[in-house]
Amino acid sequence: RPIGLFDSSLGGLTVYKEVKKILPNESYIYFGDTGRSPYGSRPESELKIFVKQIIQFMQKNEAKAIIIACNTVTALGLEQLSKEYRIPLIGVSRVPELTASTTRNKRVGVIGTEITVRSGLHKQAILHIDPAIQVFYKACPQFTPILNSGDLAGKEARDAVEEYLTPLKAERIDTLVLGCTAFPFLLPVIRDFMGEGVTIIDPAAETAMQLFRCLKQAGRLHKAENPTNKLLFSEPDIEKIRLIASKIINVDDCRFQ
Ligand code: DGN
Repeated sequence: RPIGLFDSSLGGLTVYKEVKKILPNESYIYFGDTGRSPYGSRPESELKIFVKQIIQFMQKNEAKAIIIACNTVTALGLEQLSKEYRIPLIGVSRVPELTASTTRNKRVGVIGTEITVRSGLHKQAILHIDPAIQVFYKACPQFTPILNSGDLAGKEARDAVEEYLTPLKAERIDTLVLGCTAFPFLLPVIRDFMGEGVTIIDPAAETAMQLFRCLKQAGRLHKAENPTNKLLFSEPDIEKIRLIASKIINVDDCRFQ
């Protein structure tokens, strides 16, 4: 039975990549809701309907666990649907321990969609570990459309990074958490703008570890005989999607549809 992952677009592939590193012999089914992306500014009630549809789709495909590879959906607390659907749902980690142990000047930036930023959950988790840390948020709604357009290092990307990250730079943060799974696609531009003194944290690896622990505990780690990687998207331009995906994952062993 495959491991399911979903996101509003291709961003969740940054999590898929890390999960595959840890569990290379499992089968995967990824759903990117590119046709309805971005999720970040949509009403909560609508997102709940989308997520339920996707969980049902994953169940039809016999997924044994589902990673919500989207901070926005995680921020809405939709992991709770685990109980209703009787399937493990794992959201994106908020990496509070890693963040607290990384920052030296106790000034941390968190970027994400509007919903993720508004939730304040990263800050809450970080302060729980170390109340002395100051957390500076910035919503970056333009980053996901840039990813969907495929031009990851062009002028539009560089301008958007400068616009959103200038205030965080001014706050002299030394650690930046990528609170949206789409943002690692822009990592070279972000790193370039923030400079060497800022450590950038991508929660994907920690999220992958959470899935690993969950499956191990449930005795559900298995080697598939012929592992398959199925990547499905709701936008019809699959060739374009494949091209963008190839910038971050090995697409040769994936079936796109
Ligand atoms: N990739 C999603 C996240 O991690 O929040 C959201 C992308 C979007 O819909 N803007």
